[in-house]
Amino acid sequence: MEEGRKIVYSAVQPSGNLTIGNYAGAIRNWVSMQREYDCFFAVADMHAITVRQEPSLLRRRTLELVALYLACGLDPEGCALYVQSAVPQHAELCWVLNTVAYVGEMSRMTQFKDKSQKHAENINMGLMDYPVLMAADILLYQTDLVPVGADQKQHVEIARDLAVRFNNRFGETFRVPEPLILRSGAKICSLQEPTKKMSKSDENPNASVFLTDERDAILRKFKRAVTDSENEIRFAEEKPGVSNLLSIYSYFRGITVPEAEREFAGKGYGDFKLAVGETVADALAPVQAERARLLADRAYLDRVLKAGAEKAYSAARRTLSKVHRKVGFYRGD
Ligand code: ATP
Ligand code: LTN
Repeated sequence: MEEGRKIVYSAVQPSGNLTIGNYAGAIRNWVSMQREYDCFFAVADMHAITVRQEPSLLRRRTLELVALYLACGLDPEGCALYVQSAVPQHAELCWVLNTVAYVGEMSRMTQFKDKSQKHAENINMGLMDYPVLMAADILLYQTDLVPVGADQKQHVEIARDLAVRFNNRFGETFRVPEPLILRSGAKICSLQEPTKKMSKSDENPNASVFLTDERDAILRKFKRAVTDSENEIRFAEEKPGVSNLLSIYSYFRGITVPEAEREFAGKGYGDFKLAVGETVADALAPVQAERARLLADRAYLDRVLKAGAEKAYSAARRTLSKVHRKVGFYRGD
């Protein structure tokens, strides 16, 4: 870690197969930041258990996510890649931050409201505490920037509020982080309900394109994507399905939306959907091959995680001792 470089923190939950939304909104941006910043990227398994998980599946998905991070281009030398639960300071800082977070503000969080509805039989304390744990993740590393998709903005704002509140009460302790939401790829929508974001836990398998989907499945999902009754390929609010496909296409081709519109001027929806599917399948093929290769080398993945957790641990320990001193915990001399 170099002195004076800005610090970047982000994480994804191992709560399902990753979608092209997670890729475009989060991981791809991390890859482009790792050279310029000191980066910490975690697998947020403690967040994942706020909804019910099958333990053996959670363990497997954790390792798969690490392989995917690496396959997408994260460099274990250039950043700390680790599993959140392996660094105990996350839970410890969460406890202290809980005492400056208000029940009222947590109960107003959009994601909490959504997930409480979706998991009405299991509205546990962890689900409500989710943003506080996320604030602990971020603040532990004195983070400057948090690259996430648009849906996580509210949570990064809570992390900022908690940092400022703590600093005001106990004296300067935390750096106040900023969200970094890149416009392109920030919100990829469901292929079936294109006004909703694409989500890895969507019950409809045709709604989301997973990074592990085979070529045939990708082509089929795009073919079935919901559009509209016109036959004009243009980006417009009243055409959420077509607009979403244009965003996905331009993102994966590395061109602008107007350029994509020009490319498909006069073409029909059938050709358009096929082109989007092929573009996405071509872009994912090398990531999939590399992920499979890495998953066959468990010893390597374990080494990466161990080194990452050590880096994270020493940075986290520094902030946590400061916090403990500030709040008045006795440690002897
Ligand atoms: P879940 O469905 O389990 O709640 P999710 O698919 O929303 O999960 P998260 O683990 O919550 O995924 O998010 C991981 C990262 O991916 C976050 O930075 C989030 O903002 C980003 N992200 C998730 N979905 C999208 C999307 N559809 N478009 C752009 N970014 C997204
Ligand atoms: N809640 C995030 C995942 C996450 C995260 C973080 C993102 C957990 N801790 C810290 C950024 C910073 C999500 O994307 N659902």
